[in-house]
Amino acid sequence: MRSTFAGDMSKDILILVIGDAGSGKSYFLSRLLSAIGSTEQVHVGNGLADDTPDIHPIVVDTQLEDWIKPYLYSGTKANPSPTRFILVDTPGLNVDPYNSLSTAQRIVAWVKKTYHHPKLTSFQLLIGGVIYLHDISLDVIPDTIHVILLCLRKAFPQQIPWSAVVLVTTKWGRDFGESFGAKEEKLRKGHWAKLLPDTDDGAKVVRFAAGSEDEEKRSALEILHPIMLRHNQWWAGILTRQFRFRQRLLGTGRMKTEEFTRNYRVAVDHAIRIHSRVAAAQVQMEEEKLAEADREQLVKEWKDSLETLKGFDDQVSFWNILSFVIRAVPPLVSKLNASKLKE
Ligand SMILES: Nc1nc2c(ncn2[C@@H]2O[C@H](COP(=O)(O)OP(=O)(O)O)[C@@H](O)[C@H]2O)c(=O)[nH]1
Ligand SMILES: [Mg+2]
Repeated sequence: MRSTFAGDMSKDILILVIGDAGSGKSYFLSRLLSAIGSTEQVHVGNGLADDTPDIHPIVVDTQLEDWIKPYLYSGTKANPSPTRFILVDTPGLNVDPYNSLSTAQRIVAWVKKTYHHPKLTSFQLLIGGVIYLHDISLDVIPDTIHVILLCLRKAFPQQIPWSAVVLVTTKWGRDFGESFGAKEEKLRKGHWAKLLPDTDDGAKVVRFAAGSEDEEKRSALEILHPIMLRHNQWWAGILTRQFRFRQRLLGTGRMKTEEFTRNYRVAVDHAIRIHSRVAAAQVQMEEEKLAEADREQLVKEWKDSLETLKGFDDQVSFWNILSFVIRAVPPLVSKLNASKLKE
C-alpha cells in the first residue's frame, strides 16, 4: 500500500534526510521504514551515481503506533490534532561541484512551494529535524555541511535549532582496522565542531550501526530519537499554552452556566495535573525506569482526561468566548475610570 502525499498537510512534520550522493540516505531510510513497520519502498542506489535525483517525500503511516510508543506525547495520540511525519529523501548535496548549496536551495524551494511558507502559523512545527549522513569510510571529508545547515536555518528561522540536527556516520561495516573511530573524532574536533556547542543543545553525532538487519533497524530508530524528543517537547509547550489559555478564560468569570464553568475548570485542572505526570514519566522512560503497566495506565488516564476536556471545548462556541470577553471588558473599564477619578 502506498500512502499518498495529499490530504491534510497542515499538521505535517518534515524530517529532512540529507547527505552526499552515496552516503547511504536511501539505505538508511529503507531500514528506518522497515523498523517502524512501514511497507514503503525506497530505491537504494549502487553507489556509483546519485540515485535519488528528485526530492522524495515518504508519508509515515500514523497507524503504526509502535515506533512512537517511547514518546508519550506522540505515542499516546494525546495529540488532539494528529501530526503526520514525512521522511524526505533528497538528492546528493554534492551533485553540483560548483555550487555546494544547490541541493539545499532545491530543498528550501520544494518545502516553500509545497507548504506555502510563510503562511505557516507560529504553532506549526514544519521541520521536525534534519538528519545528515556522512560516509565514514571516505578519506575526503566534505566541509560544506556547516554552510548548508546555515542555509536551511536561514530559510526556516526557529524551525531548525542545532538540537534538531543529527549528524550520522555510515558504513561502519567497512572498518577493517582502519580505525574509523579516529576519523569520527577528527570530524568532531574539526568540521563538525561548530555544530556541537558544549551544551546539550547542540547537534548530536550518532553512528548508523552496521550489522544484522535487526541491529541496523534498531540503530535507525535511535538516530530518530533526538528529533522525536524535540517533537515531544514542542507538544508539551503547545498543550501548556492551551491549558493556560483556558485557565485564564475560566478564571475570570462564568462561561455558559455556573455549573458548566465549575466542571470545565475541574477538567482543565485535571488535564494539567496529568500533563505534568506525563512529562515526569517521559524522563523516567528515558532512563528506562517506567514499567510497561504504569505507562499504559498513564496513557489511558491521559487520553480520558483530554477526551473529557474536548467534550467541554466542543460545547463552547466562538460566540460564547466572544460574549465572555465582551462581558469582561466593562468591569475593567469601570475599574480604570475609578482609578482615574481617584487621581
Ligand atoms: N556497508 C554499508 N553500505 C551502505 C550503507 N548505506 C548505504 N550503503 C550502500 O551504499 C550505496 C549507496 O547507498 P544509497 O543509500 O543509495 O546512497 P544515497 O545516494 O545517499 O541515497 C548502496 O550500494 C548501499 O547499499 C551502510 O551503512 N553500510
Ligand atoms: Mg538515494
